[in-house]
Amino acid sequence: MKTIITTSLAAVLAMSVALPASAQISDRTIRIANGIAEDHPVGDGVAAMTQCIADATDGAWTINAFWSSSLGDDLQSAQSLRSGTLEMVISSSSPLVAIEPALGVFDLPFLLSNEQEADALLDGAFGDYIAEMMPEHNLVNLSFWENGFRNLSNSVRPVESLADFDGMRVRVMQNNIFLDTFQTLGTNATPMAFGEVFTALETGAIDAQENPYVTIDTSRFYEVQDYVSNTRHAYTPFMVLFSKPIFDTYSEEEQQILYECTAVGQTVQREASRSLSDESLQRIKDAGLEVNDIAEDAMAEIRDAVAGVYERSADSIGADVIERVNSELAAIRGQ
Ligand code: KDG
Repeated sequence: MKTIITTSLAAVLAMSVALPASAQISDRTIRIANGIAEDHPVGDGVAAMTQCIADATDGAWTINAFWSSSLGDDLQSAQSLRSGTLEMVISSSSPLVAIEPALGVFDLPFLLSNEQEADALLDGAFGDYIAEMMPEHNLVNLSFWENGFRNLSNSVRPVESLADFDGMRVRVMQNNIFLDTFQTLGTNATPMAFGEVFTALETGAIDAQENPYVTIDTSRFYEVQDYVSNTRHAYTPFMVLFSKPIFDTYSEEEQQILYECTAVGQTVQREASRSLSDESLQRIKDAGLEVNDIAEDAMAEIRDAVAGVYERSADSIGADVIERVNSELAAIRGQ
C-alpha cells in the first residue's frame, strides 16, 4: 500500500513541476482607482498595461479602471488597498504622506529640475529605497509613473513675482510640505482632495490650484481659471500601488506579470505625459487664459523664500531620507 501512495505522490509532484506556467495564472479582476480623467496620460499607461496583461494572462485577468475619484480620493483608495478591499491605485505620492511620511521628499519645492533627473531618481536606487518602505504599510509599489512638474493656475492675477502670491486662496494637496511652501509664499493655502478642486474653483471658494498642464487640461481647470504661471515648483510622481494582502495571494508568475506590465505602462504613460504637455498648454492658451513665465531673478527670490521648507520638513520626512536623495541627485548630476 505504501508503495502505491509513494508512486501516486511522485506522479502528482511530477505533474505539478511539468504543468505549463499558465497553470499558475488564475482568473482575476483588478480594479484601479485614481482621481484624474481617462483622457489624462495615465489613461494611455493603463491601456498599455491592460494590453500587456491580456497577452501575458491569455485574457484570464479583467482590468477595470475607475476615473475621476469615483472610488474615493487617493488616500481613501490607498487605505482600501491596505485592508485588501481594493487591488490598485494610481496616486500622486503627496496625499500618501499620511501613510508614509518619507514620501514628502518628493514635495520639497524645486527638488528636481527636469524629467531626466526625475526618471533617474525614481528608476534607480532611491526609487527602490522608497518602494521598500511600502510593504510595512501593506502596500506594494509596482512602478513610478509621471504626474509631472506642477504650475500655478488662478483667477486673480498673473503671478510674476513673490509678491503676486500674496493673499491668494490656493488649494494644495493634503500634505504639510505643500501647505508650508504655499503659506511661506504668502498665500492662504487650503488642503483639499483632488476631486473637490474643480467645484471649489467654479464656486469661487478658492482662487487657485497647482498641477501639471496635462491635469489643468484634462480635468478642465482652465474652464474656471484665468491665469497660469510656469512655476515648476515641484515634480510629483504617481505611485502605481497594489494591495499587499491581495498581492500575496498571487503566484510568483502573476506577481512578475504585474511588475512587467506596469513597467510597460510606465514607458507609455511618461511618453504621453511629455508629448501631451505642450498640447495641453496650447489648449489652455486657446481657452483664453493668460500664461506667463517668471523671470529668473523673480524665480530666484521665490526659491530663496521657500528654502526654509527643507529644514522644517526634515523631521517629518526623515533626515536620512533627505540625505539619501541629496546624495543620489548629486550623483545623477555628476557633482
Ligand atoms: O489620483 C490622481 C491624483 O493623485 C493626482 O492628480 C493628485 O496631483 C494631484 C493633486 O493635485 O491632487
